[in-house]
Amino acid sequence: MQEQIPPGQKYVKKFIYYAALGVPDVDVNTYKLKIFGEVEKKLEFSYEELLKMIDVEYTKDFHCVTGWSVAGVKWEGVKIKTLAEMAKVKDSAKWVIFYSLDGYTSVVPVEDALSEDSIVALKMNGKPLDIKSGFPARPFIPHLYGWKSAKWLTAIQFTTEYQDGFWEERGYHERGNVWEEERFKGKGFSHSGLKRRPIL
Ligand SMILES: Nc1nc2c(c(=O)[nH]1)N[C@H]1C(S)=C(S)[C@@H](COP(=O)(O)O)O[C@H]1N2
Ligand SMILES: [Mo]
Repeated sequence: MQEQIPPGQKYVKKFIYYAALGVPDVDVNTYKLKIFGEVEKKLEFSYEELLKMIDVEYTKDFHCVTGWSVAGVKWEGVKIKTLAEMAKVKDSAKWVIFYSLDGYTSVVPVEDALSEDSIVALKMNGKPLDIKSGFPARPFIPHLYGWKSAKWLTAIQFTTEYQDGFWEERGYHERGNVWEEERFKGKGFSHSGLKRRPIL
């Protein structure tokens, strides 16, 4: 449990499951997580490989932009930074796009994706993700809203150009920081770099 809950959030007991594009069929035997885009080496990892690479375990809250939060979830996964270092991400990378098996996508600034507690989550509360929760993998960035956590994650792209994901196309924020309440586009944020524009 964290000291504080972000503004505008209320704790609920359990996750509310979302699958805007449906729950896909997952074959863990052929599953690969691809890393591509602004990298020197494109990479692919099997589920077994990812499990062996788990380098983060912590307990953090999860926050959905619709206002519910789940306290004290135990997460285990691979730091996105670990994957980025293996792929040798170029300085030209400014954004990270997450792709899901069902066609869902989300986008985050590269700084947020590479922060120390940003992970590709493989386990929740000591067990592999269940199918509803995004098995085999979902990104988790504790300080960003839950829609950025693309379930059934299949690829991570590093890009120079900003590109809307599923919810960003529908008006949700480019970054989605929970402490800044970046729920919708137009909140103190500009595409060109991460500078804050003066709020007039
Ligand atoms: N593929 C996919 N990932 C998704 C979603 C979705 O509809 N499809 N919903 C997002 C939203 S808005 C939230 S709050 C979380 C919810 O996670 P949960 O379904 O495990 O509760 O998943 C996110 N990831
Ligand atoms: Mo959400």
